[in-house]
Amino acid sequence: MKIKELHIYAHQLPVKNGPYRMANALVHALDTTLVKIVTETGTVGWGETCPVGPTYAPAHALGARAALAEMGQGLIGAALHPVMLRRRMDGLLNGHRYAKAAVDIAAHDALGKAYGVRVADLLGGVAAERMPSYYASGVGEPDEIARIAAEKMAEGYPRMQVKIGGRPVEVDIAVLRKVWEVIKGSGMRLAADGNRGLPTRDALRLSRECPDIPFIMEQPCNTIEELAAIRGQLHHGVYLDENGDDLATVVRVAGQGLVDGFGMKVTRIGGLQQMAAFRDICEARSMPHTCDDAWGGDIIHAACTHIGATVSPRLNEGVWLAAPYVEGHYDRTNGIDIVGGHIKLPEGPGLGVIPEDGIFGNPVLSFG
Ligand code: 0XW
Ligand code: MG
Repeated sequence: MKIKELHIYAHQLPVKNGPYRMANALVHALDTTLVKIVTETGTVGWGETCPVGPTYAPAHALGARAALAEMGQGLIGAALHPVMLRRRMDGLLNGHRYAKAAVDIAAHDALGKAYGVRVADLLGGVAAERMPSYYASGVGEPDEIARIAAEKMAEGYPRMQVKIGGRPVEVDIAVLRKVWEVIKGSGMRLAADGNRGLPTRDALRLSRECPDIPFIMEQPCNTIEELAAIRGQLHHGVYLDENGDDLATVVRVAGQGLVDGFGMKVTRIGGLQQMAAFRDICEARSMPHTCDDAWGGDIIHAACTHIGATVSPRLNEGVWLAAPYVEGHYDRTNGIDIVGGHIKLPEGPGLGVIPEDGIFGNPVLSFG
């Protein structure tokens, strides 16, 4: 099965109840990029990539489309074998995994549809039809974030990620204390996500002043070197997110024992094929991880859900979707939602989500 046509679409996703605030980003609306593959037998596959603004990661919407434009013609005639396809993309363009991921996801969708199986089955099989999500607050004040934590706990979320950083660390400590007062004893797990925004001095203080609160520290500092420098002095587990760029980095930090787990993004690592390898590396070292993406709509939500469904439940830290922040669906019948803090795996073949005809307008670029 080979790629006959490749179409690229741009689509605006306003942030519901926005803006969304992180240590290094404030987003009001996101510009998402969709990829549609048509095979020579007429099977259609969809992919998506949506950086959460231009400052969260070294990625941005126009960068994704420029990278896809660079590779587009060279992908016509490529076979839909995910490993071969990745090598072909690497032969056309160095890096830019977040753009390649959209093609990889579309290829998995088309393969699943052609074989009549779900993407999760292609990725190794379904460990759970209903999987945990987690709620990620924005950076906020203690009372506000504690109120959100109480609400999300009541809804059934098994985990809460509190955003911190980019301000005096005393406020972050007060937020975590207030949230812990609310969720203590409930079983809800807690992550403090600095999104690279804490100097090592503040990360150390946060950990030292909260030894009684069992949160994990997600990407507190900007670089792996900073994390390595303070690692031995922390009272909390450390997860890598933004710096977990590729499999080589994952192997390095896992091998050196620099982290205890990962917040992983499907598009950052290059798509579902690389994500499956990442999942297996984590399992070999009993490292918990999430299966998220930075943002996006139903297609990226489905991709995260399918890989999330294959993760060993004991290591599954949850699948994060932007669904609570996105108005409407690409597919009104099968679009993905978080209900009771959990996500149901779609039933149809491929990703199980089919965007309504014409919903993205005309393609901004077409090849084939
Ligand atoms: C909470 N997320 C999964 C969504 C935002 O894109 C940031 C991200 C994270 O964990 O850093
Ligand atoms: Mg994170």
